[in-house]
Amino acid sequence: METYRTHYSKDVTKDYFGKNITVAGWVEDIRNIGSLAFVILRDRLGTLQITAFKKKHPELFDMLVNITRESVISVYGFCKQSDKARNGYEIIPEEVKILSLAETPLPLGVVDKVESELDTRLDNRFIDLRKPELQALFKIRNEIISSVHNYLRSENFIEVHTPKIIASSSEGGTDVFRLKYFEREAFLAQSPQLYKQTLMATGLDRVYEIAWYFRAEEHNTRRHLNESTAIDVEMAFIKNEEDVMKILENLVYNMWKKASECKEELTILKREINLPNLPFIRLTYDEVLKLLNKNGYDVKWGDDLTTEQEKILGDIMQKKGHEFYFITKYPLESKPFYTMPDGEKLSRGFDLECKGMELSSGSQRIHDKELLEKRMKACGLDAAQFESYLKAFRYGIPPHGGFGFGIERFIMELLDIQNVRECILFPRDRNRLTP
Ligand code: AMO
Repeated sequence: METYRTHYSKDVTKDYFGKNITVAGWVEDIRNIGSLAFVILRDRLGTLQITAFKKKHPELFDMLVNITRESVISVYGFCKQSDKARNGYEIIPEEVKILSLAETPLPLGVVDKVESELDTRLDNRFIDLRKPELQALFKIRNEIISSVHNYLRSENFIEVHTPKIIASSSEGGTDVFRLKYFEREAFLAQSPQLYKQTLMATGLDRVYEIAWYFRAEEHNTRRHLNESTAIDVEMAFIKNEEDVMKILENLVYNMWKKASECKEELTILKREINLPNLPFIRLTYDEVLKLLNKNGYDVKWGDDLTTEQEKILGDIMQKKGHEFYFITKYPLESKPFYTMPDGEKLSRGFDLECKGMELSSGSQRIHDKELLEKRMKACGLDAAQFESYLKAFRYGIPPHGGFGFGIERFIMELLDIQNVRECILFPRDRNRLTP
């Protein structure tokens, strides 16, 4: 055996029938029927069958049937065409190397029929992630992210990375994680908001970041994480928020399309993805209220929609044939201080919703320093805390806007997943800090 692997399970074409190859992976199952044993080996592309004959190699046979499930082995052997075996071939082993022996019992099964509790799965995430459905999910996630880079770069955005250890809270909110930064107090960034806006004063007038949001939100819901990932976009020289929404809907379309091309993974996940139509419908906040009121939900003007109201709206819109829709012209009071007002009471802030779930929010921003300070005050914030951010507005900054877009929330909606924790490798929630 010269190497631990020459081929993945799915790489073995007819050309290799009748030749010796080396395969490697996890032992998914062993079936000993006396004179014969079948071992199912799993690698990142799928599974294959190893067939061992007791008579031919008694020692090797004994070794194989005594290996524990989920051990890692490498097998050098003859690749034999077989219509009965999966993939149309089986490997007749000549040499087997045990690379890592798995302990028993396993804390979690990989291919068991019974579904374990989510907590047990997350406690043993390294095994949970061996499941084909989860591998498929994270492969799709990878493809989606590559489409984000491709699309935004094709629109002249450059990728940036802004600090995650920051001196004042990102959004002026309270849900911040505090940490000790030598002699001072610092915070973990809730969003790259202030930095991506600051970059608009530099001439790098279209930026994006795939970043972490750290949010000390106490609530433990199926759609909140305390550490989540997001795509943040900021662009300058916009006329209004509509310019930003166009980029956002095209981005989503590209991500959705890329996911729809992951045929094998979608088959494993038993999902079908239909492409949405562009442009996404725009509903003003006022129109949303009318729709909800008509359906018996009394929402007071100025209030944020509750989760239930969001869901009802999602159902109403889905019946009308819209999975995606923007809600625009939010009340100024319900949006963060940097949001551009639109008249006295409204704002140029918007949300992008998908089937009743908020995927993204964004806005045109205020670029006038005085107005910005006025809005900070109105929001009960101390402008002195934001001095280094405000400075960027004193020496020339173009009109700009952008959005933040939750990656896990998007995957939840894309793949119809019930809990956001499934969509990130190692979730952080109110109770979970390991693994
Ligand atoms: P917002 O706070 O709405 O906006 O966040 C943007 C998007 O990030 C996702 N998200 C989350 N996902 C999982 N768990 C969480 N706790 C969580 N919090 C947020 C959502 C949400 O729509 N600075 C603005 C964006 C901007 O205006 O550019 C912001 O952070 O999908």
